[in-house]
Amino acid sequence: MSETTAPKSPVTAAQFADEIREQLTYHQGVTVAQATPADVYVAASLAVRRHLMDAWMTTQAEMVNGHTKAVGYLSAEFLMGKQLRNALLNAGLTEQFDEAVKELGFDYQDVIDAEHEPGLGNGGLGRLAACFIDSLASIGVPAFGYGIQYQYGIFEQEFDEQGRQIERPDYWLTNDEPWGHVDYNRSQKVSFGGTVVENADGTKAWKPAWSVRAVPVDYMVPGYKSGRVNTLRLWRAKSYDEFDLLTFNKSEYLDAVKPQVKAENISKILYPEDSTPEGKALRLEQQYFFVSASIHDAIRVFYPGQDKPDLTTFPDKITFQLNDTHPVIGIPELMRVMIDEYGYDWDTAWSVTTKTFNYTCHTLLPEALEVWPASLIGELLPRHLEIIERIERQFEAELVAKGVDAAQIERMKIYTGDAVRMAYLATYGGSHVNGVAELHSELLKDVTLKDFSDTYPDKFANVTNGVTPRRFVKLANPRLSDLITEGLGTDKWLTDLEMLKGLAPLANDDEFVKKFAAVKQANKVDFANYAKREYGFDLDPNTMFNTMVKRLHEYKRQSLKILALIARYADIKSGKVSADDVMPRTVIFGAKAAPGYYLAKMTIQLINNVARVVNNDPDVKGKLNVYFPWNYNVRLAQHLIPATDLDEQISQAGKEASGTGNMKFALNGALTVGTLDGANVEIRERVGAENFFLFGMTVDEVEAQYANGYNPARYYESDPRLKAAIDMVSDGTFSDGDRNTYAPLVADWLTKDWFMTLADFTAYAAIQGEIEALYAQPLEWHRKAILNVANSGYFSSDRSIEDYLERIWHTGSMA
Ligand code: HBZ
Repeated sequence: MSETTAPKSPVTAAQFADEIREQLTYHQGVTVAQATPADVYVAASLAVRRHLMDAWMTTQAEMVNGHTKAVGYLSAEFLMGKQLRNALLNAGLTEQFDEAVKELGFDYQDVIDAEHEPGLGNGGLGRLAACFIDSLASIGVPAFGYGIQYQYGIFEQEFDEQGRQIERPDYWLTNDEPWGHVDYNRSQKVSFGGTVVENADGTKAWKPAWSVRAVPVDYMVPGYKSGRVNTLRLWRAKSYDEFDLLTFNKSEYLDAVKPQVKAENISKILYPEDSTPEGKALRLEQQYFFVSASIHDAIRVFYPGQDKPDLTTFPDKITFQLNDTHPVIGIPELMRVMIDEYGYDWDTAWSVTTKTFNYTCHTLLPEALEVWPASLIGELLPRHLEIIERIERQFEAELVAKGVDAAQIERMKIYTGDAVRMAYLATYGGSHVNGVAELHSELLKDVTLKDFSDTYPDKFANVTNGVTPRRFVKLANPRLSDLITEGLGTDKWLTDLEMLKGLAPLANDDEFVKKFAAVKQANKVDFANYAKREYGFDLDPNTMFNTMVKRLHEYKRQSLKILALIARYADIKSGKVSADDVMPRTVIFGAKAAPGYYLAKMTIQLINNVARVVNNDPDVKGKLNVYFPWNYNVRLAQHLIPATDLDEQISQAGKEASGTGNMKFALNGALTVGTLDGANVEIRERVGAENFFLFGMTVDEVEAQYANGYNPARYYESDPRLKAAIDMVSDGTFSDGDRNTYAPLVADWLTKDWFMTLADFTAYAAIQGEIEALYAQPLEWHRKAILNVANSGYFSSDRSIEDYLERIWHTGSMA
């Protein structure tokens, strides 16, 4: 960090070293000589927390006493990434830490590596929540993130000898975890099951069968240079009955701890799902658990010590953003709390509830919208089911009054009698619904939620996603950050990312372009070293680094990339392309597949085996290499994104709601090859069509193909390179001669291919020529990369939050 960018230093490096020593002594009870890097990591984290503590307490106090409405971001996932370096940055202690650690005789990297990343999310949705709370704090908006402290986060991925994915539990809490403060004194009771009875006065009362204790674990969310520290409150489930002593005395230990196990299972594990919800009771228990605790917590925080709070003011105190459908049970819960616990009438409760909630939808795949069986809700939350029934009656009456026809009313049912459609409940029960990119929001209105947008057009809004430049540029790419600061003459761009526009003229300055190229090259060397150390890979930084990282899903079309790669391999081997003409490329994949997703897991196996064959073939040595570092996570993203030349965003048009990886790559000076999908559309608009490699069908063309009866075999027959690539997958080239290994995948491509990989293959292969021609002119390539950086300022999550404030939350900052 240069002198100018360092926040005002609260302590010297020597003082910070003393603070670390003090923690080692008084918290951990070890001397510096006895300490391991993990000890220093814990001590340094505790020391940073102390620096942030005053700001944290002030932020909380002002939030309650001030007149600014707070935001409650309700999300089943927060994919935070490592905390220490981010906290140091925001506390202005980065340099002091670096020096202090050295002074104590430790290697900086070893201390950083000792932190186990909290993987409390699956992918984009969870990472977005983490970027958003960073921006809320940095802008100075009073906010809580509310979620679950899963004991096991997203599984750790390994590959077996055959290249298949193995899932291992993520024991992230087994070591000392210095960030979360477990606050037993502010726990909440969350109940389940039982029956609903009618009181003498006609009111209803829920008599639950069992309860768990929701214990908040609080994480600081420090803003960058804002002086604000917000709170991420993650709930941990605890049993009220540790164990049944009577049973235990009879030595039936397992039976004795059963109630405890049942309760604590609720926050045990993150569902490793990224597509369709599993109809699991435990998942509904998780959702209700964190939402109920959070609503009660907000009442506790904003009406301190009041037995009879005036909850008609609740929407002025806090607005709850529902991050997808997972927290939507909060709508009937707030109704129940107001009516049953505080005695309000239905209409008052409804008015407060609809004003309090807003809903963000993150998908277009109708099968990914959660639908709960009514029987399950009835069993776990009988009172909520009654409330949902009544909401349905009111809704239908409202639709009739609006003149909506019977067929449409039938289609729009929130509660069908058998099932509850959570997206519909969220749309009706809240003020606003937003999609996460312009195209996505349009498709939500025109397709997925069309009946609703026809009836309630004013509810619908768009807020295009964004990413935090603090983590994904400043921390991940210090070299580029320094160059940007040098180019702009200020580091203010970190809180006003549109300032990057000032770099655009420098794309014509060859000296600057060369410096930019040198940054990329140094990042590639760094990544090659990292990949060697962590994975044993030998990457050649003098080749193009071409990356595709995201969850493995058919719609994202890793298959398209792997088929094009196989076709390229075949071209080189057959001599169709002379080795001299081949632009050397290193292809890097990163992806986890949901454990039950058969074709996704088979695609992982295929990629690994293509990598094995290609990397061991002397005919393509130095020309084409494929690597698949396992366990893609935030840490790996932070290393890989700054080192990437070419990024892949090749989903079928109309399927990727937004994408946020695309934004991170553009901001780090990669060029993108992509379809007109999600936020790609807006990225391309901003960076310029000439600085983006566009290919493939549009949404309309995709729809036309579906309508005409899509036939993938036609494409297989008509493109010989595609045919050759698929034949190599089926003839055993990548399975030691076994023709069965990938048969289900091949059969799917040839007969179904729901996401039209084959139809887009020819265009995708064709654009590779353009990519390689440009890459052969490094100055031209890097000019375009600079223009990507310069024009991607819009994709800061600070801008997304400003849009939420203006279009949805109607509140501001505490500044
Ligand atoms: O949310 C992603 C979208 O696919 C991506 O396009 C978008 O950029 C991102 C942020 O808006 N969606 C997810 O990541 N979804 C999940 O992870 C998910 C998790 C559990 C579910 C369903 C989806 O039950």
